[in-house]
Amino acid sequence: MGTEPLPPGQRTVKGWPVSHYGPVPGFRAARWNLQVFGATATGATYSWTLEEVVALPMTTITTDLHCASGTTTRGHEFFRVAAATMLDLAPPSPKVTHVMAWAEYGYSANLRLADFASDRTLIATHHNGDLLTAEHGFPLRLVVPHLYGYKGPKWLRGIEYMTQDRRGFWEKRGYHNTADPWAEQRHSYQEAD
Ligand SMILES: Nc1nc2c(c(=O)[nH]1)N[C@H]1C(S)=C(S)[C@@H](COP(=O)(O)O)O[C@H]1N2
Ligand SMILES: [Mo]
Repeated sequence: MGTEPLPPGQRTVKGWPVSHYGPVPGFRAARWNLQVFGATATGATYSWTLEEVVALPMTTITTDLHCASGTTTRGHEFFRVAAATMLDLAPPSPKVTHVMAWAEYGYSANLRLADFASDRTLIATHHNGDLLTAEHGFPLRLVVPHLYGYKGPKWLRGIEYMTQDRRGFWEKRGYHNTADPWAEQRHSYQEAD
């Protein structure tokens, strides 16, 4: 731990504090699915049950998590499906430039397609070998290692393919649209330059 460089303006905190807006959603397998919709290549909407998600090809990444409020937690190992695998299984139309990642209760985060397609972007079921806890996003969470934490919805339920950009939950509330921690892109007022 502590071997990765720390983005500017971040301080490390021990353990893995929980931080999100609103309540922790419940989970009922029979009512749960993960959907890919919007501008798919065929126009079809794709849907997976959790059983189907866990049967997809698997991969592992290790990353630090950087919250835009200034805290970084170190050395998280996440496990399950590469976002790039979802793009293969549910191909986007060539016009797609951005995706919206949707969570329970309408939380959303917009991403450039290239950020979603990055080889380290992962849709996780497990953290450090254990199932995600409810507070950290069970059953599924998006992890985008190279962006601030708000770009990674916990309780992920949908991926919307978009042919133009649209701001997500925090992006509409004063947070930066791109969220690169290495450039300290925390606030929307920084976007002008
Ligand atoms: N659904 C949902 N996902 C979310 C959030 C949220 O409010 N709702 N907050 C984000 C923010 S700002 C951060 S820093 C991380 C925190 O994840 P953690 O609680 O597992 O540390 O979750 C992200 N994912
Ligand atoms: Mo955050």
